[in-house]
Amino acid sequence: MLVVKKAEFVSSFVDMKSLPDDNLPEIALVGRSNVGKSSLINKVVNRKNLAKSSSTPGKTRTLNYYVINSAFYMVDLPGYGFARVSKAERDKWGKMIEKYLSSRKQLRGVIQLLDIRHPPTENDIMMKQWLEHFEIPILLIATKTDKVSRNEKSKNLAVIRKSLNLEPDQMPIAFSAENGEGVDAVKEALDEILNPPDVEPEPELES
Ligand SMILES: Nc1nc2c(ncn2[C@@H]2O[C@H](COP(=O)(O)OP(=O)(O)OP(=O)(O)O)[C@@H](O)[C@H]2O)c(=O)[nH]1
Ligand SMILES: [Mg+2]
Repeated sequence: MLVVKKAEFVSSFVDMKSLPDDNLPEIALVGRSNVGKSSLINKVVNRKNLAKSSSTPGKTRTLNYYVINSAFYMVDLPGYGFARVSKAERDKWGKMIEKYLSSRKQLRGVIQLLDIRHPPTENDIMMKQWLEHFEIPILLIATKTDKVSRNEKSKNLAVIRKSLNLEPDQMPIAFSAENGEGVDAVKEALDEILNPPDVEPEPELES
């Protein structure tokens, strides 16, 4: 499991040209505005306010880089589907996110967040298909589980699985930044994305 020893904010970027060039692996977060991307980062690194979270949707408007254990970056991307900005601005973000996801060599995987209270939107479905098309490993997370009853939780998870066409063995991680549900599962999954089992060195043979 990932053990976070150190987490720091690096910088906010508005274009691809100025992104870090040190070749550390990157994990990006995508999802609707207000779904809880910044809150998830804070929970995983166990810091209250490292990533700015806010009840005002559209808070994150830049590519925000956080470096974990000096070993990899978590990249907080602007949320999609935020209506209260101009179309021109939305188009600009969309293009930047698209360019980042489709061309960033250091990108190892994407955490896609869904609000457990709502069925996936068209944008959620498109995003998932798009990530699959680019063969980017996806870690699906259903967040804000503290806001639903146990019954609703399993019902809504089933709806999410159906609309995203998940395989029988694919299950979103149920997560809450409020009470910490699922945080260890997220850390396990991050570890696996960063250290895929099939590239681990062979154990040394006994002589
Ligand atoms: N109850 C509850 N509230 C949450 C949870 N995660 C996030 N929130 C709240 O939801 C609001 C939005 O959270 P953010 O983390 O800022 O969402 P975001 O996806 O980063 O939003 P943008 O930056 O606008 O794209 C804040 O008021 C958070 O406190 C959760 O698991 N449970
Ligand atoms: Mg945010």
